[in-house]
Amino acid sequence: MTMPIAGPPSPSAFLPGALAGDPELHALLERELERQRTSLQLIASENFTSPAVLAASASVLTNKYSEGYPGRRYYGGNVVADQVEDLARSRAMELFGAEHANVQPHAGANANLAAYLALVEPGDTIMAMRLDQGGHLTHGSPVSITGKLYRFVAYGVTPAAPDGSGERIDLDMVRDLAIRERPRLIVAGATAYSRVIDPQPFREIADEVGARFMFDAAHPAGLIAGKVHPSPVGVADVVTLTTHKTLRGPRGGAILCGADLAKSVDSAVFPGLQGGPLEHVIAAKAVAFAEALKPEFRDYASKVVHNAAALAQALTVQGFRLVAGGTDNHLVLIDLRSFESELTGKVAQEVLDRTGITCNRNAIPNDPRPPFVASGLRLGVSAETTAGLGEAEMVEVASLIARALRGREDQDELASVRGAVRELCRRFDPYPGGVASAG
Ligand code: DSN
Repeated sequence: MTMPIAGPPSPSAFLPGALAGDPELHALLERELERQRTSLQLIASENFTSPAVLAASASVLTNKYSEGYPGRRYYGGNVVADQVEDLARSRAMELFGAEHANVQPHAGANANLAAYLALVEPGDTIMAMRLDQGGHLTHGSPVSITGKLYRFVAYGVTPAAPDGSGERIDLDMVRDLAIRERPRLIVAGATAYSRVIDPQPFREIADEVGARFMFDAAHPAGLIAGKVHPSPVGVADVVTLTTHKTLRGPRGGAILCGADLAKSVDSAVFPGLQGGPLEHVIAAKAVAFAEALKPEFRDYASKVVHNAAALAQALTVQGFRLVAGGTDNHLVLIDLRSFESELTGKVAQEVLDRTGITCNRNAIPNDPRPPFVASGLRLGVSAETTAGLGEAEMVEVASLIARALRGREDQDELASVRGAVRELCRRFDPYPGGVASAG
């Protein structure tokens, strides 16, 4: 006899009771919690934080103004905030083996801008990865303040190769460009690059041309903390990161550096770029750093990499070409043209959204389509690995993606995929114990 499938518990049972006083907002948050628990979160820059992280970020520290740094604040009443920020800093330093940590950046973009403020002058030349080949917006895009304040020159990836060995960061190009342009700063790090980024060759090239070296670890921070990717700490002059991607903390940024740059980095963040820090988020960062210091986090990081590899393999079997031939990290970048020449990233993202598979369209190297349409799809496994999906489920996810895209004109097929996604999410609830501890 088939047992009936129990639906997920009412989301109301999970949200803090205090929100009941605002039924309009409460209903919206219920809907978002329901969405996160009943659809697959495959956006490579997202994750599910623990209830403890949620609790800290919803704490009374949101009431406190703490401009300055522990022991050097501009307002009174910071005894506790000082201890919280010191805790977050010392945990970050321990986790990454860094001499100094600044945990105040509100986001990765702020962390990057603060690092530039600390290391170079407006108008100076900075070298970074091209946005349309996997780089970050804040690595000099003309529409970002970074591209307006500094003169960026960009390196890219090698050409695609039939055996999958291409589309890697072109280190010859990095070196040639560095010798020609003599940048003051060389930046490594990417947002849609599925291979490991070794900081060492960048360090050597930076030394050769007398440049500083910054590593943007926004995406791999959790993989570095979990010891499955090489650490840029102690190799790069400055490491920036976000706390909400593979690191599984609250939305926010952080900067790591040596003792020699601590003062410049701190004054670049405050008062250079930001005002009062978000001490409630810093408390949540402290929780996340402590979680990442536990041995279980290494298992998690290792599972992320294995899950991504399993997803890559299964997608290849389904007929998708993967940029760079596969993955070493938490994400894969699909070249949709190989699956179906007319299928754009925009359409694929919208179709998958209808089936409860959440991901984002993405430019691929040398993409003939504009970024808003794009020929690629970026899929990340960090969040669903937190929810408990394993390698067997990655095969199922690849099959559901292929079914949805092949059957995108067939409403019955899309409904069937949606049902399978719901069932998968029912088996792997990211919040089986609820999030009510946040109240
Ligand atoms: N927007 C972020 C991402 O999705 O990768 C950049 O860090």
